[in-house]
Amino acid sequence: MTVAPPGTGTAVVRTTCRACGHGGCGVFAVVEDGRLVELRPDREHPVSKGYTCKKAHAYGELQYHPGRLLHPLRRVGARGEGSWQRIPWDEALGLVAERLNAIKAESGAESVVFGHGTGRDFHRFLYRVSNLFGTPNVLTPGHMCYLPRIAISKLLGMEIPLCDYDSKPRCVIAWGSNHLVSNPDENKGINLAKTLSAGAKLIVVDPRRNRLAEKADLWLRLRPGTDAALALGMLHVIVEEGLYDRGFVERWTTGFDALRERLAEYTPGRVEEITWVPAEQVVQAARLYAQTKPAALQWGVGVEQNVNCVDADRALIYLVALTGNLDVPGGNVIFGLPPMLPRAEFALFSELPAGQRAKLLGGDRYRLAATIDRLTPHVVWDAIESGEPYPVRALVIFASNTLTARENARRAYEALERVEFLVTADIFPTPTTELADVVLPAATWLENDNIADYWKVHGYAFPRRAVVEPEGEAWPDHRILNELGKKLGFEDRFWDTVEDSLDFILEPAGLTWEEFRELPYLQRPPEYRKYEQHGFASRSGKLDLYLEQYEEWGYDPLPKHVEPPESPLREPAFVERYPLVLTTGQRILNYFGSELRQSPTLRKTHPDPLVEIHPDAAAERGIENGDWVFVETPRGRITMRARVTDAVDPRVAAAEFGWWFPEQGPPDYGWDRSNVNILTDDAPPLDPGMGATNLRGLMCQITLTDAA
Ligand SMILES: Nc1nc2c(c(=O)[nH]1)N[C@H]1C(S)=C(S)[C@@H](COP(=O)(O)OP(=O)(O)OC[C@H]3O[C@@H](n4cnc5c(=O)[nH]c(N)nc54)[C@H](O)[C@@H]3O)O[C@H]1N2
Ligand SMILES: Nc1nc2c(c(=O)[nH]1)N[C@H]1C(S)=C(S)[C@@H](COP(=O)(O)OP(=O)(O)OC[C@H]3O[C@@H](n4cnc5c(=O)[nH]c(N)nc54)[C@H](O)[C@@H]3O)O[C@H]1N2
Ligand SMILES: [Mo]
Repeated sequence: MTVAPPGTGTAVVRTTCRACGHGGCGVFAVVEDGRLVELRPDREHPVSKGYTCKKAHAYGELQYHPGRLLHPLRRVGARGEGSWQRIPWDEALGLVAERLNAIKAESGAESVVFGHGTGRDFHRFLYRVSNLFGTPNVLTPGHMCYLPRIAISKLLGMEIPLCDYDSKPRCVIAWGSNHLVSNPDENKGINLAKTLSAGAKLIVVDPRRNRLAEKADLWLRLRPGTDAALALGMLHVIVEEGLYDRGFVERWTTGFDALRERLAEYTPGRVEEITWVPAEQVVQAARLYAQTKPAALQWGVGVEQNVNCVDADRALIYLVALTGNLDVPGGNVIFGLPPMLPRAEFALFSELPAGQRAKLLGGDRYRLAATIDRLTPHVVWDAIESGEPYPVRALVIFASNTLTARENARRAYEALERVEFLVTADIFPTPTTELADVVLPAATWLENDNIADYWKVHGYAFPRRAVVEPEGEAWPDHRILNELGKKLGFEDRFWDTVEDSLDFILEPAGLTWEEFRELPYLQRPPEYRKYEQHGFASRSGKLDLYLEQYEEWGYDPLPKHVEPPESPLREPAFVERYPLVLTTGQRILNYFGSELRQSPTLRKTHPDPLVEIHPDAAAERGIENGDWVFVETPRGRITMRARVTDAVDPRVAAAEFGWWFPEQGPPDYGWDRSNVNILTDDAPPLDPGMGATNLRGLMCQITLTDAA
């Protein structure tokens, strides 16, 4: 690591921001006497193009926050009530390794579950450790974020197709995506904003009038949780009106007739009944998208957080493909990876013995998730609670405030409280770290050298150069995992230094970290219509519209609408008790997941958890803008402030996620007061392939309270 140490005056370091977990914006970090003072945008950056957000500008408050975790800690006393004892790193990792190996010897490696949160740049190290250790079980939020897309794309023979904004789409559909606020994963909102300034048409599919909907040519205000029906309705119009790409269908698809037969059920009239989107808008949207070329479809998690997510994702891929927008300039493109060691190879998935891989919890139920070695949380909680199909005795969680970010949070709490051994690695103490036996202090993105964006599929990798020395004894996650790997007995599979591991990843590029860190980025230039040369990497070599694999697994081989388990169509007594459709988790510009609430600057402009409710629904309940209210579902009740707005339908409420109150301190941090995942459920029926639940499309009641 080469950072400007104290006493060396002002330095400017070009690096890659990760003030939000996904990161990927180019910045210049200004350092004075070894201390970060400012982040400036990098206008030359090919993805962020000079964009930075308020999270970046406030990040110094996190970096130097007095509440950061700075030393390895071991709990003394009871879980949740204990006190903490500082221990040296060597002792902490030794203790963790000893316990994990003992549990493995007694109960098998599968009874240790590793875990992580949303996409960050160290995950490949975690999988390297878990695969070598021999457990197939890694707990992530993936089933409700991105993985349904990845898994179904793979089954259809491709990586996820992303918007090719740089080739000037003439139409964009933002589907369940608040892109200007969330800047997620590979793409940053600025590219969509530039596309719109250049005159592209915009269709927005969103139950809320978000910032994008305000700019839209057509805003489809659908009922939460009914995306698959809407997509199938648009496909119906496109097929019936002959607006599809016949050449592509004939040459590159199988099962068109079967799909067409299924689509017959999704007339615009029926789709209106299901989705609340007027039939004529379904037709208009289908025509606008199919007839304005090229068109790009920007996916968001609005599509994915429901029990019908794979069918919705699949129907969107079919919309892209059948309109001739797959892998064409300005459409949705499979970008590939820059020349670096592929994640799966680094993570050594091939070294997990087949017998262990077969033990993936829930793998026999959620078969699509199993194809990409992922599980849904309830199967881990089940195993902790019941010992079935085998006991889970230890959890090792990196960068995840699991209690705020997984469905049915009370159940998650019980499981974390009950599991025999819990290890967490985080930058800050959270309600989740509070339950741990051992807490490991992670360094921030400013404090470590890493290859940024390598986990994404936009074709780029950027150097993330360390800017400052770590505070206290914090270590970067990849260093923690490198050393833990050695302690677990795999000395020969890890490296002397983190830099050596980066050199290893960069080998295929013919670069060392020292060389790569001097470059602005590596890119694999886009190639188009690759299927014309290689076909699709599916069983048939084509894009299967009828999925035989799904049939073999006992699922429906064609996409369909599934009514949410809780919906206005439920029995009258239920609907009377919980009359409003609830969607949860629309992104907040100031925060990232449950992070950043420790920043006074960010907190000042968004101090409280909000639930959006329409003026008519508010008036019926005697609620005024800014009032504290209870939001209640069959799982429980939380407190939020009402934002009374006609951005939502009178029948819908939209609640934020990620809320806890760091300022309230341990052991509780007010974790259950406004935590929206107290309201969500993890019980079947879930998405058959992925085990995803409805975070969007539940039923709730909202009532006035003075209990702030
Ligand atoms: N109801 C509802 N629930 C949701 C969602 C929703 O929309 N609605 N969204 C879901 C989605 S899409 C996702 S991805 C998940 C997010 O799920 P998680 O990623 O598990 O969520 P966070 O609670 O944000 O936890 C991130 C933690 O990582 C810590 N951290 C930050 N940087 C680092 C680092 O470099 N190293 C380490 N070790 N720790 C770090 C932070 O302090 C924080 O405690 O939430 C999901 N939950
Ligand atoms: N500032 C900030 N940025 C973030 C995050 C953050 O917490 N804060 N989180 C990151 C993470 S982990 C992710 S996954 C991405 C997510 O980024 P996005 O996919 O943009 O996520 P959201 O804003 O949660 O939801 C997008 C839109 O879905 C709408 N919506 C709600 N219910 C439904 C529905 O049933 N159907 C449809 N079609 N739309 C619905 C919401 O109104 C919202 O406008 O953002 C990432 N970026
Ligand atoms: Mo996510």
